[in-house]
Amino acid sequence: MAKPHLIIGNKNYSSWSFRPWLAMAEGGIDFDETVSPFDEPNHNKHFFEFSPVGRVPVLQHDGLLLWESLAIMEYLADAFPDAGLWPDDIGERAKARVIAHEMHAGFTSLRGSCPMNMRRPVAALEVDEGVHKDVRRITDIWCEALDASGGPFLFGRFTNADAMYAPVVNRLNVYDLTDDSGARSYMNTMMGLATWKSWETEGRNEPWIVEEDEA
Ligand SMILES: N[C@@H](CCC(=O)N[C@@H](CS)C(=O)NCC(=O)O)C(=O)O
Repeated sequence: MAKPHLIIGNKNYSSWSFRPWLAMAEGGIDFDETVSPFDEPNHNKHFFEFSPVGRVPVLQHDGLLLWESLAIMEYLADAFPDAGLWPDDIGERAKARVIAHEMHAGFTSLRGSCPMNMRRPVAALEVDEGVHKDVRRITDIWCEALDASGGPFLFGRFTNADAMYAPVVNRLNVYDLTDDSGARSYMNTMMGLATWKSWETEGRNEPWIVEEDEA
């Protein structure tokens, strides 16, 4: 089987790219990647060269072209069962999917006000009540899952659910949005991954600045 090829945006800013990338890296899947940087002044028109929706991430594998990060991650779980990208137990798997979908569809205040930014120094940002509400819900999700599984990841071992929340871990850290000890411990676990550090280092070293993502 040929290696999957993931096309992603800037590692510093592209939250939707980070999710399947981290799932593949943590799942031990051998893959190729191409970074296609944002070109905001030209509305990222070049993304249409490889994506029917003009957005990243995109996965190419075995003649398939896939977009939508969560659908990509579902495919990876099917195509690479040894990666263990969803929990083994049917009930746990259903719960992991519920919170992955909640992430994919929600938390618009947090996502809008606090862009993922790997190189941003940690500094509190004044945010509205909508952001605080999103953060409370996210930390409740994490603490409930960690209490049930015993950690260190949401469902014990690393799964797609952790990958879905990875950009939020960065946001809660760099904008200093929580002092919940359970959430902080989980964030430290995620940010301590060698795969996380590799993505972060490459993001920090990118030369591109996207002004609208510099909150
Ligand atoms: N729902 C999509 C969202 C993808 C998305 O919005 N990606 C951003 C980068 S993180 C993008 O390509 N933005 C460029 C644009 O919209 O022009 C997914 O889950 O993959």
